[in-house]
Amino acid sequence: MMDPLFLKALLLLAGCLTGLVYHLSNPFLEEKRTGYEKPNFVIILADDIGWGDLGANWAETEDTPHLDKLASEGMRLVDFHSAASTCSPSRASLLTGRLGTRNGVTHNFAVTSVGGLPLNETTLAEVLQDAGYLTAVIGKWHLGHNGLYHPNFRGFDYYFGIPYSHDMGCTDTPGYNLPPCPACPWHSASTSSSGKDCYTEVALPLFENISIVQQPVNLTSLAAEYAEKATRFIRCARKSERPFFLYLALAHMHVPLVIAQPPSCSSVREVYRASLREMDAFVGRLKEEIDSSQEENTLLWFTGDNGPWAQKCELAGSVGPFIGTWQRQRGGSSAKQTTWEGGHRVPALAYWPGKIPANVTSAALLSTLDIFPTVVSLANAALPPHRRFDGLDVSDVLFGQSHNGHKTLFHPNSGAAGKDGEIKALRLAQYKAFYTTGGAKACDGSIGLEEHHDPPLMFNLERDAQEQEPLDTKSSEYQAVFPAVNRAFADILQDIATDNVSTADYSRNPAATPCCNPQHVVCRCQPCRNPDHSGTTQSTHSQA
Ligand SMILES: *[C@@H]1O[C@H](CO)[C@@H](O)[C@H](O)[C@H]1NC(C)=O
Ligand SMILES: *[C@@H]1O[C@H](CO)[C@@H](O)[C@H](O)[C@H]1NC(C)=O
Ligand SMILES: *[C@@H]1O[C@H](CO)[C@@H](O)[C@H](O)[C@H]1NC(C)=O
Ligand SMILES: *[C@@H]1O[C@H](CO)[C@@H](O)[C@H](O)[C@H]1NC(C)=O
Ligand SMILES: CC(=O)N[C@H]1CO[C@H](CO)[C@@H](O)[C@@H]1O
Repeated sequence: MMDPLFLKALLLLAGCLTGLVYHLSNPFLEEKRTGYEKPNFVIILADDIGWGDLGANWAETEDTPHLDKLASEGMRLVDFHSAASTCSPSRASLLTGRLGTRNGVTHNFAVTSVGGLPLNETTLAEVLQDAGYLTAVIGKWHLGHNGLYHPNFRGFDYYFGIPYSHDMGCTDTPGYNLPPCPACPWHSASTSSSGKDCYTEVALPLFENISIVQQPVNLTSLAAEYAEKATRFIRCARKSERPFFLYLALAHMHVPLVIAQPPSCSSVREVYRASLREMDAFVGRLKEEIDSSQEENTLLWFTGDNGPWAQKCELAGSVGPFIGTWQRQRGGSSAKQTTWEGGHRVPALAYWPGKIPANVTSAALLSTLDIFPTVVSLANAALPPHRRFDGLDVSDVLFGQSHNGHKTLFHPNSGAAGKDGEIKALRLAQYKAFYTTGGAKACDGSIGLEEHHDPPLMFNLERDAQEQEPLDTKSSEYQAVFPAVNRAFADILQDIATDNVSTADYSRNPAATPCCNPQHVVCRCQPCRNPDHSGTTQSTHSQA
């Protein structure tokens, strides 16, 4: 009863990609029957990258030649937003096409989190897997790692990466952070508390599908390993003759920054720039791999999960012109964790030779929420039923046939102010309205206080991208747009209230911690390596 082509694909895969989870139940090569050749998808998500970190966006940045080239060969999306300004909610929304108030993921998961993205939420990978795709996630997951929340049970055939942020555990390669964090201890006697800024209790794990293959992760070689696994996955998928979906969630530009070839002059700013160049080269390498196949039919979409982490000072990226002056004048940062533009306006590039026009810029109002419906539509698959989506199918925009993105876009609270996940800021055309404002922790340690605004604070981004001067509530401009803003706000709340809304389990239990060897003080894979000979050992492979 098994399709012989499917068997052939399996054998080829088994030969070149160990650690793959096979899904025998999938229909195979449906497009061979319908005549529609399904495209491949590569989504690259950078971490904590700023809008101004992309040279093509911001002339002051000179460290992204490969990304700039990608922009000149594809479409640059300049009014593109992450669905939240912090990690887990942003990623959950990318993979479900729904805001956190619907999919349940409103703040970050912890090392000890029992749950993750609710199991009755359907991920993009699940939809594509059912449509015959070979699927992989390489890099940071951060949507739950315990039991069935692990990526291999959320639609991904293959997983290689760290299940959360790479500052959520100690390593032997601590890299650059602010404050600096110590290396993992070897003995309980040497365990030291380094304050709440560093996670020191458990070493950072690296997974290959459901096994821990390294703990602690060697961060120095991580980027090269990600690049190698990504390349290998693409090559294997090609051999299998199945369409593929690769979700590459980079560790760059999140702290700690660990650079394989540290800059000779290592001022803190040089470290950030070197890391940015490393990420840029990584993307360039992947694009080269994609371009190397004549018959390649791949959409490459590059973007970020949220804005720069300002409290990391010189180790944080650039927001470009989106400096959030109104907030900064009151203290606190206006980047990651906030609903100011610097928090959620992210670089975005779409590349697909022959399909997406080259060297063009789109000013359509778009979001990472759109990736789900757009990719599902391009794959000729169906959206999962019984729920509403916040994203739109924007393939017409990508193909240069439309300039219309969202009429309204909603920005959920992401840690800086207000209840997490609650919508208190929105975009309507060129207007940005805030019912609640607040800053995140800034480099100088200040935190902008939470303030409520009724009527909402409103900025015209067309002439005030820095969100400096709110419109006078008595002005005709404010009066003209206020009713539409109020209606949009009421409508979204009503829409969510009548939707099928999931709830995430945020409970914690130390038993949920990924741990290679509970006998060791920080769960090290190798129990009794002698630290005096640390240079001679290699990573241990353990099946945890
Ligand atoms: C980490 O990887 C780098 C590059 O491969 C290597 O030079 C270094 O020895 C490794 N460090 C540890 C602690 O294993
Ligand atoms: C891209 O467009 C700009 C003008 O918008 C032009 O100066 C540049 O040469 C173009 N680049 C390529 C590679 O076509
Ligand atoms: C919610 O789910 C039920 C079935 O589980 C379905 O009948 C209903 O239409 C769904 N609601 C929405 C808004 O999709
Ligand atoms: C998920 O399950 C919960 C609890 O049964 C329900 O309230 C929610 O509507 C479900 N979500 C979806 C998208 O169906
Ligand atoms: C969940 C799962 O099935 N994981 C697979 C990971 O890879 C190994 C081989 O390397 C398989 O045996 C497992 O089945």
